[in-house]
Amino acid sequence: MKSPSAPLAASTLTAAEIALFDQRGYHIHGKIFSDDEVAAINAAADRVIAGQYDKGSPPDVTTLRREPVDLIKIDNTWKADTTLARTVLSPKIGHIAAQLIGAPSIRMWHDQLLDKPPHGGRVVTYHQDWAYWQMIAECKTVTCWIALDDVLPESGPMVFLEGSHKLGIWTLPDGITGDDTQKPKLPAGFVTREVPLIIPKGAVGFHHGLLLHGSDRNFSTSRRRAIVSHVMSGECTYRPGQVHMNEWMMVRYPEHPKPGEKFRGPQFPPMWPAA
Ligand SMILES: O=C(O)CCC(=O)C(=O)O
Repeated sequence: MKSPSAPLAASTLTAAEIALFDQRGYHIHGKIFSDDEVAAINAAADRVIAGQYDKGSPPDVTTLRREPVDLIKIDNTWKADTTLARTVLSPKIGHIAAQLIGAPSIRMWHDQLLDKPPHGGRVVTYHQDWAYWQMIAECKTVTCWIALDDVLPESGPMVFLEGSHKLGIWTLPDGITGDDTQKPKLPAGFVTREVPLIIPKGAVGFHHGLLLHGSDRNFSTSRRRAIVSHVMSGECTYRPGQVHMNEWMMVRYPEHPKPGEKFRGPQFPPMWPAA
């Protein structure tokens, strides 16, 4: 996995890989994006961070925190930039996610560009992604974390709590980012391990919507960049009740789901099957 010249990985999974995802709650894939593609994605990401949008419209939310430690987080970059859109909406990513959760089709929920600078970033408290997305009635979501730098043990890798997606839903942590070490109190006898996502740039980690995960600050001398596709089954339906940016964005388009309907409309682009 470490070699920069490693061949790109195919998107068809084996039955054993799918069974392991069910058991562990995550799947670590090889390189889906070549080094040249990653260089182009990073150049596009830097343009978006600088406020330059080749699609002519901004991302949905931009958070540029300079103090006390830098953390850059930009949501729905696919609206702003052609290269980032091609990356996060990749049919390969959609195909892998579809196989992992047994979905006939996959739509984008939202993307997220993350940039933890050298000696910076923040602790990301252990959390479950779907706990923030309960307006998706069915927990059929996958987070697809695309490494844009080689991830090192000291660069604040994402850490999975293996098997924790089997424990059901937890209350939301008290603030998702900050210099804290909140850890969930696991049931006695629950056997798990913390698995850091140490992968080369261009490789992708996939995790289940209920898997507990977090990350530390970046203690290294290099940036730790990633772009994340948070995706859902095309069968998922809209259940209002928890506030989310996607809800106030989706109503800007004439086509959007009403309560109980499947997600549809321009806010949620289809990813798989490929058009
Ligand atoms: O990149 C990180 O450190 C955390 C990202 C995360 O929590 C996620 O993508 O679900």
